[in-house]
Amino acid sequence: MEKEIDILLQETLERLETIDDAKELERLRIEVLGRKGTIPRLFKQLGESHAHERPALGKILNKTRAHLENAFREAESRTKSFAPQISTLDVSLPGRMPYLGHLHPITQVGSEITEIFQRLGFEVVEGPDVELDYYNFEALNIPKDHPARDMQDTFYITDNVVLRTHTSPIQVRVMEKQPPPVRIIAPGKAYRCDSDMTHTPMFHQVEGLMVDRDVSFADLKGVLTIFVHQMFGQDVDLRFRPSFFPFTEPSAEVDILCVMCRGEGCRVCSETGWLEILGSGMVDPEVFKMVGYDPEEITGFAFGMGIERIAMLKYGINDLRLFFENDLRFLEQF
Ligand code: 2NL
Repeated sequence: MEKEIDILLQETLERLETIDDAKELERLRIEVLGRKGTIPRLFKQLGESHAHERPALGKILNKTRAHLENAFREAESRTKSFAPQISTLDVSLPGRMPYLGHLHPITQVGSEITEIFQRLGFEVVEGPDVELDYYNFEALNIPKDHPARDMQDTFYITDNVVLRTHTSPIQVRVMEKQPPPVRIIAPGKAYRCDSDMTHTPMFHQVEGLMVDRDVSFADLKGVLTIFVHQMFGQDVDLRFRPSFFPFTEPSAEVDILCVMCRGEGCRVCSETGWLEILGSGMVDPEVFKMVGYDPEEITGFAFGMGIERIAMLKYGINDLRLFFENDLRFLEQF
Protein backbone atom coordinates (compact mmCIF):
# COMPACT_ATOMS: atom_id res chain seq x y z
CA MET A 1 0.00 0.00 0.00
CA GLU A 2 2.90 2.29 0.72
CA LYS A 3 4.10 1.75 -2.86
CA GLU A 4 0.63 2.54 -4.20
CA ILE A 5 0.55 5.85 -2.27
CA ASP A 6 3.95 6.85 -3.61
CA ILE A 7 2.96 6.07 -7.23
CA LEU A 8 -0.25 8.09 -6.82
CA LEU A 9 1.72 11.08 -5.53
CA GLN A 10 4.36 11.00 -8.30
CA GLU A 11 1.84 10.43 -11.10
CA THR A 12 -0.47 13.18 -9.89
CA LEU A 13 2.38 15.69 -9.56
CA GLU A 14 3.52 14.85 -13.11
CA ARG A 15 0.02 15.27 -14.53
CA LEU A 16 -0.37 18.56 -12.65
CA GLU A 17 2.67 20.01 -14.37
CA THR A 18 1.19 19.54 -17.85
CA ILE A 19 -2.23 21.07 -17.01
CA ASP A 20 -2.94 24.74 -17.83
CA ASP A 21 -6.72 24.51 -18.14
CA ALA A 22 -8.92 25.14 -15.08
CA LYS A 23 -11.57 22.55 -16.06
CA GLU A 24 -9.02 19.78 -16.59
CA LEU A 25 -7.44 20.66 -13.26
CA GLU A 26 -10.77 20.36 -11.45
CA ARG A 27 -11.41 16.98 -13.09
CA LEU A 28 -8.07 15.68 -11.78
CA ARG A 29 -8.71 17.14 -8.32
CA ILE A 30 -12.03 15.27 -8.06
CA GLU A 31 -10.39 12.07 -9.32
CA VAL A 32 -7.70 12.21 -6.62
CA LEU A 33 -9.05 14.22 -3.68
CA GLY A 34 -12.82 14.16 -4.31
CA ARG A 35 -15.24 12.34 -2.00
CA LYS A 36 -15.07 9.13 -4.09
CA GLY A 37 -11.47 9.80 -5.22
CA THR A 38 -8.26 7.80 -4.78
CA ILE A 39 -7.19 9.37 -1.47
CA PRO A 40 -10.52 8.64 0.39
CA ARG A 41 -10.43 5.12 -1.08
CA LEU A 42 -6.93 4.63 0.36
CA PHE A 43 -8.16 5.90 3.77
CA LYS A 44 -10.92 3.28 3.65
CA GLN A 45 -8.33 0.63 2.75
CA LEU A 46 -6.31 1.79 5.76
CA GLY A 47 -9.08 0.58 8.05
CA GLU A 48 -8.75 -2.91 6.58
CA SER A 49 -4.94 -3.09 7.00
CA HIS A 50 -3.06 -4.86 9.79
CA ALA A 51 -3.28 -2.96 13.07
CA HIS A 52 0.52 -2.79 13.48
CA GLU A 53 1.20 -1.01 10.22
CA ARG A 54 -1.85 1.27 10.44
CA PRO A 55 -0.24 4.23 12.35
CA ALA A 56 2.74 4.48 9.96
CA LEU A 57 0.57 4.15 6.83
CA GLY A 58 -1.90 6.72 8.22
CA LYS A 59 0.92 9.17 8.73
CA ILE A 60 2.17 8.71 5.12
CA LEU A 61 -1.33 9.02 3.72
CA ASN A 62 -2.02 12.23 5.67
CA LYS A 63 1.26 13.73 4.50
CA THR A 64 0.56 12.77 0.89
CA ARG A 65 -2.93 14.28 1.02
CA ALA A 66 -1.51 17.57 2.40
CA HIS A 67 1.22 17.53 -0.29
CA LEU A 68 -1.36 17.02 -3.05
CA GLU A 69 -3.73 19.69 -1.70
CA ASN A 70 -0.86 22.15 -1.79
CA ALA A 71 0.14 21.13 -5.29
CA PHE A 72 -3.46 21.62 -6.52
CA ARG A 73 -3.64 25.08 -4.93
CA GLU A 74 -0.47 26.10 -6.73
CA ALA A 75 -1.64 24.70 -10.05
CA GLU A 76 -4.96 26.53 -9.61
CA SER A 77 -3.34 29.94 -9.23
CA ARG A 78 -1.16 29.17 -12.27
CA THR A 79 -4.15 28.33 -14.52
CA LYS A 80 -5.96 31.46 -13.33
CA SER A 81 -3.14 33.75 -14.49
CA PHE A 82 -2.52 32.04 -17.83
CA ALA A 83 -5.81 30.63 -18.97
CA PRO A 84 -7.83 33.82 -19.72
CA GLN A 85 -5.17 35.19 -22.06
CA ILE A 86 -4.73 31.90 -23.84
CA SER A 87 -8.44 31.29 -24.33
CA THR A 88 -9.70 34.85 -25.23
CA LEU A 89 -6.91 36.35 -27.38
CA ASP A 90 -7.56 35.48 -31.02
CA VAL A 91 -4.52 36.77 -32.90
CA SER A 92 -6.17 35.96 -36.25
CA LEU A 93 -9.03 38.47 -35.69
CA PRO A 94 -8.87 41.40 -38.16
CA GLY A 95 -8.09 44.80 -36.54
CA ARG A 96 -10.79 47.40 -35.86
CA MET A 97 -11.05 50.10 -38.58
CA PRO A 98 -10.06 53.53 -37.22
CA TYR A 99 -13.02 55.99 -37.40
CA LEU A 100 -12.49 58.48 -40.23
CA GLY A 101 -13.86 61.95 -39.51
CA HIS A 102 -15.28 64.34 -42.11
CA LEU A 103 -16.53 67.91 -42.47
CA HIS A 104 -19.75 68.89 -40.66
CA PRO A 105 -22.81 68.81 -43.00
CA ILE A 106 -23.23 72.59 -42.55
CA THR A 107 -19.61 73.10 -43.68
CA GLN A 108 -20.21 70.77 -46.63
CA VAL A 109 -23.40 72.54 -47.78
CA GLY A 110 -21.77 75.97 -47.21
CA SER A 111 -18.88 74.97 -49.48
CA GLU A 112 -21.28 73.58 -52.08
CA ILE A 113 -23.11 76.95 -52.15
CA THR A 114 -19.98 79.11 -52.37
CA GLU A 115 -18.45 76.84 -55.04
CA ILE A 116 -21.49 77.33 -57.31
CA PHE A 117 -21.04 81.13 -57.09
CA GLN A 118 -17.24 80.89 -57.44
CA ARG A 119 -17.78 79.14 -60.78
CA LEU A 120 -19.94 82.17 -61.78
CA GLY A 121 -17.05 84.54 -60.97
CA PHE A 122 -17.93 85.52 -57.38
CA GLU A 123 -15.06 85.88 -54.91
CA VAL A 124 -15.31 84.62 -51.29
CA VAL A 125 -14.79 87.24 -48.56
CA GLU A 126 -14.92 87.04 -44.78
CA GLY A 127 -15.26 89.52 -41.94
CA PRO A 128 -15.52 89.88 -38.15
CA ASP A 129 -18.31 88.18 -36.14
CA VAL A 130 -18.22 91.12 -33.71
CA GLU A 131 -19.38 94.14 -35.72
CA LEU A 132 -20.01 97.81 -35.34
CA ASP A 133 -23.68 98.78 -35.22
CA TYR A 134 -22.87 100.98 -38.21
CA TYR A 135 -21.92 98.11 -40.58
CA ASN A 136 -24.56 95.71 -39.29
CA PHE A 137 -27.50 98.18 -39.40
CA GLU A 138 -26.90 101.85 -40.22
CA ALA A 139 -25.11 101.33 -43.57
CA LEU A 140 -27.80 98.85 -44.62
CA ASN A 141 -30.59 101.40 -44.28
CA ILE A 142 -31.90 99.86 -41.07
CA PRO A 143 -32.85 102.90 -38.96
CA LYS A 144 -32.49 103.11 -35.18
CA ASP A 145 -36.17 102.29 -34.51
CA HIS A 146 -36.34 99.27 -36.87
CA PRO A 147 -37.76 96.09 -35.27
CA ALA A 148 -34.69 94.07 -36.44
CA ARG A 149 -32.57 96.08 -33.99
CA ASP A 150 -34.76 95.19 -31.06
CA MET A 151 -32.91 94.03 -27.94
CA GLN A 152 -34.82 90.77 -28.40
CA ASP A 153 -33.13 89.98 -31.70
CA THR A 154 -29.63 91.44 -31.40
CA PHE A 155 -26.82 90.45 -29.05
CA TYR A 156 -25.31 93.80 -27.98
CA ILE A 157 -21.68 93.88 -26.76
CA THR A 158 -21.81 97.62 -26.08
CA ASP A 159 -24.05 100.47 -27.28
CA ASN A 160 -22.52 100.45 -30.76
CA VAL A 161 -20.94 96.95 -30.97
CA VAL A 162 -23.01 93.83 -31.78
CA LEU A 163 -22.67 90.20 -32.80
CA ARG A 164 -23.50 90.48 -36.51
CA THR A 165 -27.11 89.44 -37.20
CA HIS A 166 -26.30 88.63 -40.87
CA THR A 167 -23.15 88.55 -43.06
CA SER A 168 -24.13 91.70 -45.04
CA PRO A 169 -21.67 93.92 -43.08
CA ILE A 170 -18.84 91.96 -44.77
CA GLN A 171 -20.13 93.22 -48.10
CA VAL A 172 -20.56 96.80 -46.90
CA ARG A 173 -16.90 96.80 -45.82
CA VAL A 174 -15.81 95.57 -49.30
CA MET A 175 -17.84 98.25 -51.12
CA GLU A 176 -16.48 100.95 -48.79
CA LYS A 177 -12.90 99.88 -49.64
CA GLN A 178 -13.10 99.38 -53.41
CA PRO A 179 -14.95 100.83 -56.42
CA PRO A 180 -17.27 98.72 -58.64
CA PRO A 181 -17.33 96.18 -60.18
CA VAL A 182 -17.93 94.01 -57.12
CA ARG A 183 -18.88 90.33 -57.35
CA ILE A 184 -18.57 88.70 -53.92
CA ILE A 185 -19.98 85.91 -51.77
CA ALA A 186 -19.88 86.25 -47.94
CA PRO A 187 -20.34 83.03 -45.91
CA GLY A 188 -20.17 82.93 -42.12
CA LYS A 189 -21.86 82.70 -38.74
CA ALA A 190 -24.69 85.04 -37.76
CA TYR A 191 -26.23 85.59 -34.32
CA ARG A 192 -29.75 86.36 -33.15
CA CYS A 193 -31.25 86.28 -29.68
CA ASP A 194 -33.77 83.64 -30.66
CA SER A 195 -34.14 79.94 -29.77
CA ASP A 196 -36.98 77.54 -30.60
CA MET A 197 -37.86 74.64 -32.98
CA THR A 198 -36.67 76.57 -36.05
CA HIS A 199 -34.17 79.12 -34.63
CA THR A 200 -30.77 78.77 -32.93
CA PRO A 201 -28.87 81.74 -31.39
CA MET A 202 -26.03 81.08 -33.89
CA PHE A 203 -26.66 79.98 -37.46
CA HIS A 204 -24.84 80.11 -40.80
CA GLN A 205 -25.50 82.38 -43.72
CA VAL A 206 -24.29 82.98 -47.21
CA GLU A 207 -24.85 86.39 -48.76
CA GLY A 208 -23.93 87.50 -52.25
CA LEU A 209 -23.54 90.84 -54.02
CA MET A 210 -23.04 91.86 -57.64
CA VAL A 211 -22.52 95.55 -58.38
CA ASP A 212 -21.58 97.26 -61.64
CA ARG A 213 -22.96 99.59 -64.33
CA ASP A 214 -26.20 98.15 -65.80
CA VAL A 215 -26.73 95.22 -63.44
CA SER A 216 -30.46 94.47 -63.70
CA PHE A 217 -33.18 92.39 -62.10
CA ALA A 218 -32.78 90.04 -65.10
CA ASP A 219 -29.18 89.39 -63.93
CA LEU A 220 -30.51 88.61 -60.45
CA LYS A 221 -33.03 86.15 -61.89
CA GLY A 222 -30.43 84.54 -64.16
CA VAL A 223 -27.78 84.04 -61.47
CA LEU A 224 -30.20 82.77 -58.81
CA THR A 225 -31.93 80.40 -61.27
CA ILE A 226 -28.56 78.84 -62.15
CA PHE A 227 -27.82 78.55 -58.42
CA VAL A 228 -31.12 76.81 -57.60
CA HIS A 229 -30.74 74.35 -60.50
CA GLN A 230 -27.16 73.45 -59.53
CA MET A 231 -28.05 73.12 -55.85
CA PHE A 232 -31.35 71.24 -56.03
CA GLY A 233 -31.38 69.76 -59.56
CA GLN A 234 -31.94 70.99 -63.13
CA ASP A 235 -35.62 69.98 -63.14
CA VAL A 236 -36.61 71.87 -59.95
CA ASP A 237 -39.27 74.58 -60.50
CA LEU A 238 -38.75 77.97 -58.84
CA ARG A 239 -40.58 81.28 -58.54
CA PHE A 240 -39.69 84.87 -57.57
CA ARG A 241 -42.22 86.29 -55.10
CA PRO A 242 -42.38 90.04 -54.21
CA SER A 243 -41.07 90.80 -50.71
CA PHE A 244 -39.52 93.55 -48.60
CA PHE A 245 -36.07 94.19 -47.08
CA PRO A 246 -34.82 97.59 -45.84
CA PHE A 247 -31.62 97.22 -47.92
CA THR A 248 -33.12 96.23 -51.30
CA GLU A 249 -35.76 97.74 -53.62
CA PRO A 250 -37.45 95.97 -55.26
CA SER A 251 -37.09 92.77 -53.21
CA ALA A 252 -37.99 89.18 -54.02
CA GLU A 253 -37.95 85.88 -52.20
CA VAL A 254 -37.15 82.71 -54.12
CA ASP A 255 -39.28 79.60 -53.62
CA ILE A 256 -38.75 76.11 -54.99
CA LEU A 257 -41.59 73.66 -55.65
CA CYS A 258 -41.98 71.62 -52.44
CA VAL A 259 -39.53 68.71 -52.53
CA MET A 260 -41.89 66.59 -50.38
CA CYS A 261 -45.25 66.92 -52.20
CA ARG A 262 -44.14 68.39 -55.57
CA GLY A 263 -46.65 71.25 -55.23
CA GLU A 264 -49.64 69.23 -53.98
CA GLY A 265 -49.56 70.92 -50.54
CA CYS A 266 -48.32 69.19 -47.38
CA ARG A 267 -47.18 69.85 -43.80
CA VAL A 268 -43.59 70.71 -44.86
CA CYS A 269 -44.73 73.56 -47.17
CA SER A 270 -47.71 74.58 -44.96
CA GLU A 271 -50.08 73.53 -47.77
CA THR A 272 -48.67 76.19 -50.16
CA GLY A 273 -46.80 73.77 -52.46
CA TRP A 274 -43.71 76.04 -52.27
CA LEU A 275 -40.63 76.30 -50.02
CA GLU A 276 -38.85 79.61 -49.41
CA ILE A 277 -35.08 79.22 -49.86
CA LEU A 278 -33.61 82.72 -50.07
CA GLY A 279 -34.20 86.48 -50.04
CA SER A 280 -32.90 88.89 -52.67
CA GLY A 281 -33.35 92.25 -54.33
CA MET A 282 -31.81 95.23 -56.10
CA VAL A 283 -29.49 97.09 -53.71
CA ASP A 284 -31.30 100.13 -52.29
CA PRO A 285 -29.84 103.50 -53.50
CA GLU A 286 -29.54 104.53 -49.82
CA VAL A 287 -27.01 101.70 -49.26
CA PHE A 288 -24.93 102.86 -52.26
CA LYS A 289 -24.90 106.42 -50.92
CA MET A 290 -23.57 105.17 -47.54
CA VAL A 291 -20.54 103.47 -49.17
CA GLY A 292 -19.86 106.34 -51.56
CA TYR A 293 -21.19 104.79 -54.80
CA ASP A 294 -23.28 107.00 -57.16
CA PRO A 295 -26.77 105.40 -57.42
CA GLU A 296 -27.28 107.21 -60.76
CA GLU A 297 -24.30 105.33 -62.27
CA ILE A 298 -24.29 102.05 -60.35
CA THR A 299 -26.81 99.28 -59.80
CA GLY A 300 -26.57 95.85 -58.22
CA PHE A 301 -28.35 92.90 -56.75
CA ALA A 302 -27.86 91.11 -53.42
CA PHE A 303 -29.18 87.95 -51.82
CA GLY A 304 -28.96 86.03 -48.58
CA MET A 305 -29.76 82.51 -47.42
CA GLY A 306 -29.52 80.40 -44.27
CA ILE A 307 -27.23 77.38 -44.73
CA GLU A 308 -29.09 75.26 -42.14
CA ARG A 309 -32.36 75.83 -44.01
CA ILE A 310 -30.82 74.86 -47.37
CA ALA A 311 -29.25 71.74 -45.80
CA MET A 312 -32.58 70.73 -44.18
CA LEU A 313 -34.44 71.03 -47.51
CA LYS A 314 -31.70 69.26 -49.47
CA TYR A 315 -31.51 66.29 -47.07
CA GLY A 316 -35.12 66.24 -45.78
CA ILE A 317 -34.14 66.99 -42.16
CA ASN A 318 -37.04 68.17 -40.00
CA ASP A 319 -35.25 69.31 -36.82
CA LEU A 320 -32.71 72.16 -36.95
CA ARG A 321 -31.23 71.20 -33.59
CA LEU A 322 -29.71 67.98 -35.02
CA PHE A 323 -26.96 70.12 -36.61
CA PHE A 324 -25.85 71.41 -33.20
CA GLU A 325 -26.07 68.27 -31.03
CA ASN A 326 -22.98 66.63 -32.60
CA ASP A 327 -24.44 63.14 -32.25
CA LEU A 328 -22.16 60.95 -34.42
CA ARG A 329 -25.12 58.71 -35.37
CA PHE A 330 -26.54 61.77 -37.19
CA LEU A 331 -23.28 63.29 -38.50
CA GLU A 332 -21.94 59.96 -39.85
CA GLN A 333 -24.69 59.96 -42.50
CA PHE A 334 -23.16 62.85 -44.45
C1 2NL B 1 -32.61 86.51 -46.23
C2 2NL B 1 -32.51 87.77 -47.00
C3 2NL B 1 -31.01 89.26 -48.02
C4 2NL B 1 -29.47 90.92 -48.75
C5 2NL B 1 -29.77 89.85 -47.95
C6 2NL B 1 -27.80 92.73 -48.97
C7 2NL B 1 -26.51 93.09 -48.71
C8 2NL B 1 -26.08 94.31 -49.07
C9 2NL B 1 -26.91 95.20 -49.66
C10 2NL B 1 -28.19 94.81 -49.90
CL1 2NL B 1 -24.48 94.78 -48.73
N1 2NL B 1 -28.64 93.57 -49.56
N2 2NL B 1 -28.21 91.49 -48.63
C11 2NL B 1 -30.42 91.39 -49.66
C12 2NL B 1 -31.66 90.78 -49.70
C13 2NL B 1 -31.97 89.71 -48.91
O1 2NL B 1 -31.22 88.19 -47.19
O2 2NL B 1 -33.65 85.94 -46.15
N3 2NL B 1 -31.51 86.04 -45.67
C14 2NL B 1 -31.45 84.86 -44.91
